[in-house]
Amino acid sequence: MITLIDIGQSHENRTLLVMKITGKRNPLGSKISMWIDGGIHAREWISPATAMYIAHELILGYDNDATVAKLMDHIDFYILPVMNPDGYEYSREKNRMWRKNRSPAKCHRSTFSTVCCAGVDLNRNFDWFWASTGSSSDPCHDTYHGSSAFSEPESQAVRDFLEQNTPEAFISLHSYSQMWLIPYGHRKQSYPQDYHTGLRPLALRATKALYELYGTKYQVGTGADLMYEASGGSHDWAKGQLKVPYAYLIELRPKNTMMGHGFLLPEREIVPTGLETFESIKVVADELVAQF
Ligand code: 0X9
Ligand code: ZN
Repeated sequence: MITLIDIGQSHENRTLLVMKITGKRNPLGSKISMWIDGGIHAREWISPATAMYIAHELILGYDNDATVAKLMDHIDFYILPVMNPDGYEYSREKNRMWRKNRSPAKCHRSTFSTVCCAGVDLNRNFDWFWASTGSSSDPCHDTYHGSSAFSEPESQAVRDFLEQNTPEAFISLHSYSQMWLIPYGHRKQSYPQDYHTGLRPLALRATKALYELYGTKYQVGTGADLMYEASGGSHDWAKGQLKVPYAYLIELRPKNTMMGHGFLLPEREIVPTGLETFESIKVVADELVAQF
């Protein structure tokens, strides 16, 4: 049921490993597929954990849950739990609040001095209005967009794989804010043509299913309208360039920084976040089976 696919290497030569998960009654693979990535931002630890939890629920569910088995017999799930393994390791070992990848330091000249900093924000490095809004040309900034669109091995690997295996749904897991974000995020009030007829109604159904498990509330809308404008995001690129029908970015728990949480989600919330998110993933998957 599981095939591991090496889609490329990070800057520090870690393997970017995608799990292909599919049903046994579907030996030749399915026509439709769903992509889920986690860990594009290093410090958002609940994201890789949730990606792994979704894989776990699919695999265990196959023999125990007819709904899950049906979804897996129709859909190939491609899950990349850690898109930014170098940054994740750096966040675990050196600096908990690290966000970017670990691309070698580049220098930036200001009026008085030259400073050199490592790392590119991979969620500003995709080719969707690259380097136009909510990103920085300063390598020392947390939202440094890189020297060009797809300058980074991690974003290149994801692009190359998705161009060859374009899914019907694309979901990128982040934290935090409890928001289900729909393209486009590069500027306010910019919507794909099927925003009101397809993307938003499905997002509302998915977040309703999520809510029904523990009462966790999600806001639904574009990143630009709900948060801030930011160009070069992977979900915008997936929808705008790759034409993936259902492309989303999920900002997982918690809602805010109360109790000092934010990126530091308490351990007891890891499994509930995985379980409630899986409820919403099933809604999206179900729609793919119905529609494609
Ligand atoms: O800034 C990001 O890349 C995402 N937020 S995070 O805190 N996980 O870094 C949000 C991107 C969504 N798009 C826009 N807000 N435009
Ligand atoms: Zn993020």
